[in-house]
Amino acid sequence: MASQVDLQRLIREKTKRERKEERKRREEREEERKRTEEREEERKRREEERKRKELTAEKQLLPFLSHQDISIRRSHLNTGSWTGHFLHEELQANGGGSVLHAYGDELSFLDAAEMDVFAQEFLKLAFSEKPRGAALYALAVVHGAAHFLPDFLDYFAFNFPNTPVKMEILGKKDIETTTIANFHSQVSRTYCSGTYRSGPMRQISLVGAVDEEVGDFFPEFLDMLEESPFLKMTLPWGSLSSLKLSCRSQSDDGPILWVRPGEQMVPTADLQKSPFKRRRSMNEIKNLHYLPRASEPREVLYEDRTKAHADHVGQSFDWKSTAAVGLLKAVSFREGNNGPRVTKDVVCFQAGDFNEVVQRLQLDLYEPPCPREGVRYVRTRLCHDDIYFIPRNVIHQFKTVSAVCSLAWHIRLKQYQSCGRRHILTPPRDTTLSLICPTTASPPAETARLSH
Ligand SMILES: O=C(O)CCC(=O)C(=O)O
Ligand SMILES: [Fe+2]
Repeated sequence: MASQVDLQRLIREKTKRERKEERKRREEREEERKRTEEREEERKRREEERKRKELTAEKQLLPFLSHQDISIRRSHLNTGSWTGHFLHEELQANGGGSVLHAYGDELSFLDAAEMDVFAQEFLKLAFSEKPRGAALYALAVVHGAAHFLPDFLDYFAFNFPNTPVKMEILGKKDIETTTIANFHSQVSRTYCSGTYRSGPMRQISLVGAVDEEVGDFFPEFLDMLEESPFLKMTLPWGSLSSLKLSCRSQSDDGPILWVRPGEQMVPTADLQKSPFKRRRSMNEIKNLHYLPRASEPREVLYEDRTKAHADHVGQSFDWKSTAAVGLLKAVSFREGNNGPRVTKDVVCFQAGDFNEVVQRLQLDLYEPPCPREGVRYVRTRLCHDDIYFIPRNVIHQFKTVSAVCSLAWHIRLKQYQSCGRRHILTPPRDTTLSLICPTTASPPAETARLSH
């Protein structure tokens, strides 16, 4: 009898326990549902907020955006994930080449984790090749993404004023060694409306590499660069690099820093020695007759262009084209804010046409480039605070259109390490034109001639 009662009690307790557990499970399911709903609402809210801010940003930018810029920003890549929304591909109607774009103002709504994911996707695409050696894009740009960094020239002139630098005299071959603080003050003295009249500053190394003539190791500055996921991955020692360095100061691939004044007309009187000075004839009347004063050039064009080149590591038999990364900071002395200032006008040939371009490059890319027998190129304007990525085998020429401080380096991507078949591209025989930063402006006749 007693055991019957016990059994009933046990059953009651079990049922009670089971009901309690069932209730707990239901409560947990309910909580999970609520959490999912909240997450979904939060996602929707952030998406709306992002769209709203994007629209406001676009409206603010509208006066500065060209018809092309607007159409690039409005087309998104369909990658099957959210990142596609921020990836913009531009197939240029004129040269037939392609550029990959992302915009800092759009990316500013991503949190740190999302930004890491995006940077990975962007760089994967930026350097992707088909077939091997032929990058899909002639250039990739993250516009405005160097915004978080200080003005480079100010930073070094104020924090490391005694750093020695080599400065050219405008329009001449002479070089002067001075300090970066003195260079800075000469630039500020001669700066006016986008260009300056003292000479360019030749490259200094920021890692103090043995090969570089001037430079030092600036670890705090490098730490700052690494705050950007785009740069952390692509610095010479970054996660996408095949190099294993025990210290960043061992990098032979930069970063290097240099400053250019920008292409401009210079009054002959402002040049230290006018190249147009002619010997006065004794017969001034005759002189006036044949060479009337009005035809005397009062100003000359100071060309600020690199030669066409492909960035590379190694020389001669060891010549291997590699990718380059660069950041631009306009020299402006905080003069008016009229939207993003254009600093470089760039022509890049598609890597897939490398051999063709090497054979045919008897042309000055700026006079003007025209599509020639299947050779594809892009022409792009790079602005203050842009970060650009140039894949290997891309022959390119930069024209500096307004005063700018550049920071650039090479990256030997892991994916460039040859596995099995070597890619078929042959290096141009004149490897001297392939410096990361050809610092001298080319004389007109030689500009962009790639001898082979
Ligand atoms: O900015 C320049 O003048 C040259 C840049 C360049 O060629 C590079 O970054 O590879
Ligand atoms: Fe280059």
